[in-house]
Amino acid sequence: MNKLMEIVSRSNSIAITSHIDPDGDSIGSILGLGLALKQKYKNIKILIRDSLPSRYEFLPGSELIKKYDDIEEQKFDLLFVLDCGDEKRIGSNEILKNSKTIVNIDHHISNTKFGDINIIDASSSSTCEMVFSFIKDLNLLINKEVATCIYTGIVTDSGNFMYDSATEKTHLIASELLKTNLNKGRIIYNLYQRKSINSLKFIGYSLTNMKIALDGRLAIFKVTLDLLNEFNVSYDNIEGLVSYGRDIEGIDISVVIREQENGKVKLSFRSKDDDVDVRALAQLFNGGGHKKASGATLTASLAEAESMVIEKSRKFVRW
Ligand SMILES: [Mn+2]
Repeated sequence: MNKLMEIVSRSNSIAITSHIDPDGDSIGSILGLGLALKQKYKNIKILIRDSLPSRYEFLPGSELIKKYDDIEEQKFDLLFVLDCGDEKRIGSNEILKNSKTIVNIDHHISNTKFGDINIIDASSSSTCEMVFSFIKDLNLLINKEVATCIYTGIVTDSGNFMYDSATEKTHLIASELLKTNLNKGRIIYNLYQRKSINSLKFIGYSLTNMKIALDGRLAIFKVTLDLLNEFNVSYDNIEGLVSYGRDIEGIDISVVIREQENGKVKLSFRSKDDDVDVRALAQLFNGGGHKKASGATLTASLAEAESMVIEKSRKFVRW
């Protein structure tokens, strides 16, 4: 850690980034670390490829997040890459190539260790949980603003403390964060209680048309671009769809098969049993993630993807 402190203090330009299709953990961790570093260091940039989903706009410092395209030169002495299992998920080659030192902090077991320094802890509920300790190690303050960001990442990535990854340590960290007097109600409101009517109607439609396969063990949702248009929602608004399938009694695997603009499809898997490893399933499609939450992207039609998913899931459900 001393080595890291030294690197941080002698870097004139520092950037913090995370993965494409940002989630609560990626945004929470880059903002949490960014706000903490700003207490002591000046030249900090917080960058991602995509636009910030509106439900994270309430986070302190969200106005500091810029897109790669918005800056002239992606060149830094030190680049933190947070919550990013592999370098492709950053969505920019330039920033990796041009940064002198890369620090990779992540909790994905499949992390490819692409950094110069790799801090990987697959037992951690979230990258935010790791960033919490990291900020403390750097002797920076976990104030209310930083805590709000970190808490958001822990809540979202631990499935509201439901997943196995939400350990005693996770709860202790959450307790520390709450001591800063952060506004928990406001976090929960912004994350979960401002859904649009359209997005719920879409979920209703998807549940009505959900397909059940493998003798009631696999739930399949297919999401086309036309359907999203028809309901006037973006996928970002209906992220929780896959968990509805998981929560059905008897279902071992829930999958959302979602059409992409580039002729590809995205798979998103969830399971709820220790014996049903959807990370291994996603790996069959060159994807990855966690044991109970994973994803992959492939070039196929929705129908082709569906039959592949059914075929490959056969070995993973509990018969
Ligand atoms: Mn994460």
